[in-house]
Amino acid sequence: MKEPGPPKAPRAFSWFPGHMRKALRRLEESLTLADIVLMVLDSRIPASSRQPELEEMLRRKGKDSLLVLNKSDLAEKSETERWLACMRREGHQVAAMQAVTGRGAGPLEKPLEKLRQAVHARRKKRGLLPRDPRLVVVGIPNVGKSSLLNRLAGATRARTGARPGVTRGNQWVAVPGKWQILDSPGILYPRIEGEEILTSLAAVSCVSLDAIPLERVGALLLQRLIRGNHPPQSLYVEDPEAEPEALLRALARRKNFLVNAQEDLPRTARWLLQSFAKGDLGAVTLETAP
Ligand SMILES: Nc1nc2c(ncn2[C@@H]2O[C@H](COP(=O)(O)OP(=O)(O)OP(=O)(O)O)[C@@H](O)[C@H]2O)c(=O)[nH]1
Ligand SMILES: [Mg+2]
Repeated sequence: MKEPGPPKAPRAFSWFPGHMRKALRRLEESLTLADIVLMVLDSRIPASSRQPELEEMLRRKGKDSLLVLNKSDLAEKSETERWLACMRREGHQVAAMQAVTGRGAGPLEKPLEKLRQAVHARRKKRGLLPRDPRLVVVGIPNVGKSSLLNRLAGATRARTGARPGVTRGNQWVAVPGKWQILDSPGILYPRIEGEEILTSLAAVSCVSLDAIPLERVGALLLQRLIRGNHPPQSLYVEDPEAEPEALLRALARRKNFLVNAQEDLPRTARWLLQSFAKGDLGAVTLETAP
């Protein structure tokens, strides 16, 4: 499914709130048509990948929704369990999954079935004919919206919208007897308030590395990884209590990322952020459940 790539982070540490509002407004029309909204999160940063404004809007509209902790293979199992429990306590339906492995709805099957029954019951009560519920997949860039959509749509996926000149706007892909899915997932802008959230988002490739203070963000990520519960072996440094920049320098020397005998910090930061995003440093959850 083709849609615009991740938006670039502006130089400051936050989006224009106007950007976020515009994305939400664009989404509002599709949400009006939706019966069930799947909010996809990254299991490594469950807090920063959430969208309080969207959740509030769905509550206002009385829409059924499901939080999907995706990329669970890249997160710590025990942490994911804690997040699931925490979100359930808040009253959310939630499931953890890997959108790139397996077929069909997988762990979403049960909660989706429950929501399907609820949609049917509601329509019946209002005297409406039964129909397959309409799903909309939303989330910040790169969390796996398209992967999930492809999985849910399966072989019946129709890509009518991909050809040039084909109808713009909302296109529904039917999976007969199951659901209808909106062909283009809704991309939301994350709220970037401060360096910590920026680091979380950069670590999962939600924002472009070309638009952020690379060395600073890389150093902060390194510090978080080293001080975390399970510091990756490959990041071993002698003094884990050192300042972030000193940690990054130490890593540069260890990796032999040098130019003219000086530590190449941009290269080291990029290597670290990209390795983490791909899961090369192991399964690590960056944000712990409250
Ligand atoms: N390891 C792992 N990788 C995943 C999973 N789901 C998606 N990915 C990968 O994450 C990347 C982004 O997935 P997409 O499905 O394109 O994400 P998206 O939310 O549609 O991204 P945008 O359209 O850019 O907003 C791809 O490289 C996927 O292969 C998962 O559960 N586990
Ligand atoms: Mg996509």
